[in-house]
Amino acid sequence: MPDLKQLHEAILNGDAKTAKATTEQALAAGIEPLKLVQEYMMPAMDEVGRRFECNEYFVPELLLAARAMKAALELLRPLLAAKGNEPVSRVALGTVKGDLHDIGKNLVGAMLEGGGFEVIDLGVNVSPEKFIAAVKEKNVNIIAMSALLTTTMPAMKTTIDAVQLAGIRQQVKILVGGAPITQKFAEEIGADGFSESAAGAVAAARKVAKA
Ligand code: B1M
Repeated sequence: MPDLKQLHEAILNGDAKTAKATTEQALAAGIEPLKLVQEYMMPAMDEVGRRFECNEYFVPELLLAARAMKAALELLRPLLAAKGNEPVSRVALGTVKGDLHDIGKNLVGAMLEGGGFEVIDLGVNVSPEKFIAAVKEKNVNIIAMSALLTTTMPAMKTTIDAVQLAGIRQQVKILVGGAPITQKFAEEIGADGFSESAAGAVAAARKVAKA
């Protein structure tokens, strides 16, 4: 049985090689992928954020931690995304304009795929125009936006306003999420749903898909 604290420590120390190796060992030992994410990997990223706030870590450490997290997630993503049997709705997923954080967004994408949704990942720094093009050209029924910065939260409202202006608001449901986003904010900007977690995003997408 691998020492899972090593996974937490490897992410904290930006050690992608150990993060990957420990994840491989954990999977071989039959440990649930979601348990690794929720109990070891996400708390490590939270600690990275805390250290950044206290000026113990700086951007290079953030980048190394993100690289280690991604190395481990790469192994987990296909397992999290193992398809269910449900009818497929098409989701355009992206981190909003001005925001480059994509780890949470990628997790949301993997969980949505696992929940039977087809996901078109538009990436990071996604402009309102790009979301709109996905709805028009790729028959998207749900837009899911992620934001990690308080300074990029307004880009969610800008996107919703642009969707409205483009005359396609009725044909698409809009979900929002990310660490600084709240239910109240989601309501204020006119989103159809909110989730504070990747697992919750699946429930939110199911709810709006039925509405
Ligand atoms: Co940045 N960063 N960062 N960063 N970074 C935060 C967000 C910060 C809170 C750190 C801190 O100060 N404690 C802070 C924001 C402060 C604020 O706005 N109030 C911050 C800052 C300030 C910055 C820069 C401005 C730093 C600088 O340059 N001076 C800069 C901005 C760059 C930009 O985007 N334009 C920056 C840069 C970076 C890196 C590039 C170095 C790197 C990102 C690498 C990458 O993503 N590829 C990075 C990182 C790693 C972080 C922290 C440490 C970790 C983020 C993360 O991946 N968490 C972060 C601190 C923290 O969050 N504790 C921080 C793990 C991930 C699984 O969780 O993304 O929250 P999360 O996703 C969750 C939920 O939020 C939810 O589900 C996910 C899983 O449960 N969710 C959704 C997310 N999206 C959803 C969408 C949905 C539903 C749910 O749709 C329906």
